[in-house]
Amino acid sequence: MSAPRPPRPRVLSGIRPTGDSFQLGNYVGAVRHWAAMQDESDCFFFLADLHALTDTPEPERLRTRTREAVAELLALGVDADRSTVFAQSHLPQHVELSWILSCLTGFGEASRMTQFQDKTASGASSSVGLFYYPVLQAADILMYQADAVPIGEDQRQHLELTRDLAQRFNGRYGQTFTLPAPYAGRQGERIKDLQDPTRKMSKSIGGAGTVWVLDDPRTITKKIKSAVTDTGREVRAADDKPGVTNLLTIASVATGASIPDLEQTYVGRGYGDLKGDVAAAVVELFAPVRERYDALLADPGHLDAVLADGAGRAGEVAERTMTAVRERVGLLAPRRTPR
Ligand code: AQP
Repeated sequence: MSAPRPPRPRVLSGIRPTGDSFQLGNYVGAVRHWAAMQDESDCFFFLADLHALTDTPEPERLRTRTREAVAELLALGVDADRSTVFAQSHLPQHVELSWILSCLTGFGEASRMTQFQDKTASGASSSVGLFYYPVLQAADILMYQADAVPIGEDQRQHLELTRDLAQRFNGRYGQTFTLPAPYAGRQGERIKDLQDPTRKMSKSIGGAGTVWVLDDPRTITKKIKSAVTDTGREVRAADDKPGVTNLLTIASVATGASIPDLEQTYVGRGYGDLKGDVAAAVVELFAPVRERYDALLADPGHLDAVLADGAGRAGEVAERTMTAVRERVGLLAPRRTPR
């Protein structure tokens, strides 16, 4: 008889339903890892629509985009049978827990979050919501007792805050939250903007430097062939070649070849060959995704059912956590007179 399998680690991750589609960087840095970890981990993936509100999107657009984002996740390989897929706003417990955690967060501690500083420095409105973002993120993670969180380098500081808050809560009120670790299997590739390879590709920047997962083949090809490259002719990954390094990273993800192997392939060849091959590889990567996306989007009832099922599954865990939290912090259990 085979030994019982140990419980799978719980993994939690979210993505904001902003922009018109996910961009290549979201796929490389996040969603492809989500799709790959579903067997070995008990995954909770959510559309961070409350976090998207910090950009004050047009209301109808946020609603449609949230449903589209579910279709895109499924088209990219997230499996709603194996993973719990839900919309953050469908679980009001996230906001409730974030308030409780905010009462344990120092003002100075929150002020040190560099993402808030960077975003406001680059012109984002410095709303209280943007300032509060990392506390809501801590609630997202701690709610599900996540063992691991696949995060990019830019989110490391927020995960540290999450761990500090969990320890502070546990120390004051008794063991309640699992301490989440950065997800070990996650590789930290960062895809850069094709027009300015010194900054990351981003939904909110968009334009010719951003490849959308849902771009048609001609647009993908045009954007990649127009990518800014570096001085010299040699195809090699190096700090002084951010444009070429970015293209090699994209080629490596799209084809599965290692960067040193790719560098070998391009000995004696130029940037034009590299761009043509990268474009073809990305077109091939996303063509079936677009087809699946179109089919999924044609059935909004199914997408809503995925979210409803996810909210049910996530809600069970969230309510378990919140029952303990409310009791520990001293909130009187609610009783309602039936009317
Ligand atoms: N360029 C990138 N390279 C690698 N990973 C990336 N991610 C984002 N851009 C890159 C990863 O995608 C996940 C989800 O991101 P998000 O939508 O929640 O917010 P973000 O990180 O701010 O992504 P964007 O595309 O730049 O969105 P906007 O413009 O709306 O803020 C995260 O795991 C992130 O690391």
